[in-house]
Amino acid sequence: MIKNIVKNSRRRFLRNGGITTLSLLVGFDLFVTDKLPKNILANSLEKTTFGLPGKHPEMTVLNDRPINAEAPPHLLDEPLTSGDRFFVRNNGIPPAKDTIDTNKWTLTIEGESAINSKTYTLQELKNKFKQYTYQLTLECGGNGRKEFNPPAKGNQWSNGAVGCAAWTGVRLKDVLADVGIKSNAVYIGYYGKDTHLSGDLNKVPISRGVPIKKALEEESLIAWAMNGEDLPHLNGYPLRLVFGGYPASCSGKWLTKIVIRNKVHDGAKMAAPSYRVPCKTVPPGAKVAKENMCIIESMPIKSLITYPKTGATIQLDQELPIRGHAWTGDLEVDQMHYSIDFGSTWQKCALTPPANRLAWSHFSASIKFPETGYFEVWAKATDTAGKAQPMILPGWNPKGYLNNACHRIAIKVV
Ligand SMILES: Nc1nc2c(c(=O)[nH]1)N[C@H]1C(S)=C(S)[C@@H](COP(=O)(O)O)O[C@H]1N2
Ligand SMILES: [Mo]
Repeated sequence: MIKNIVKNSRRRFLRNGGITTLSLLVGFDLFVTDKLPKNILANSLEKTTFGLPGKHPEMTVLNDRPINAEAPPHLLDEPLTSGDRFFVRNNGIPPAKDTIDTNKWTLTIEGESAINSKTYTLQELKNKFKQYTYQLTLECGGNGRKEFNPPAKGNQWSNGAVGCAAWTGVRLKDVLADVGIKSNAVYIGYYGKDTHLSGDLNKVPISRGVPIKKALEEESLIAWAMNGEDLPHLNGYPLRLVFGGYPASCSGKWLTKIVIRNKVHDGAKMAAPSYRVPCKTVPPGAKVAKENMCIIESMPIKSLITYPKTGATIQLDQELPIRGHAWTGDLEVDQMHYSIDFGSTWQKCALTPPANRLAWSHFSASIKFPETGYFEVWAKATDTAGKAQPMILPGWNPKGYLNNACHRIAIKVV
């Protein structure tokens, strides 16, 4: 099915005069070659696009069952990612939109480390608890997977499985406190209303969670709104968890149940190798025993150039404005640099502080190129512990997680 879509979209792309149309949008002419390194190719040249309900037509669809789609970097240029550009990572089949009755939607909290078990309607959650809005960055643990070699199975994400939105909801910790948390609690797990691809209703597509310490942070939300509107259907409408800075797989969508556990949650896709990396680094291609795989928690420092689009052509006497976002897990972004000489020298970017903890920061710079020719702009963020993004792919791991290598765009100066 995807193959047909590729063909159709390419035809549509060509028919519309693709490249010329795009150059008008980005303000620069684009030079285009399919020989560029994998991670700086424009997605639209190598991947499929077609309309997904509620999503921008330029979103890149990696899989249509389950639906997985990412934004090409230039679509993420807005300070906050709008619902139609926010990536979609589904493991199963979402509940059909017309079967979702928000008046009847309930959330149950239970589990062996819950003192009571309680069920709230959506309206009760809204009425009973104080509401908060935080800007929180969600990034799929597999973002950047397509660069791994030997390749890792799974969605071949480029770098667009990330977004930062303003989420509104109640604090998970307030709701957990209302139910009562036993002192032996170590983890929470979620269950959602999506169904397993096999059609077997007894199987759960995904049920992950976070350590209780993360669950009790102020920014950990049970959210019903994104950027002031209902959650988009594909992003968990009408209710989801949002844990900024942890792999987005922790942020359960179409949320119906939270369990407070006295051990590490053992739901679907909690076990190795899912969302785990080798506890100690391994050579590329190594086989890693399950007991040597550790759960991913706080995400590493990373950044993305969202303007201009890769492949921009500029005049030597023009200055090139660049901008983008930088984010990290538990720490904060401290510095942002760019290089136009393949990492030989680095210059500082201006960095705007995040709106709140776990939101992304915005960076910008204005670049004057020394001569005509082919250039790449590389962007590198550094966190408050002094850790910077690696320039090339970091530690290979069997499932292709945590690629936080510098994002690069191609520029031709004429
Ligand atoms: N119920 C449910 N929650 C889920 C998933 C899912 O398939 N079902 N996917 C998880 C994964 S792996 C990711 S990366 C994020 C993606 O969130 P998004 O689709 O809103 O971007 O949702 C997480 N929560
Ligand atoms: Mo994910």
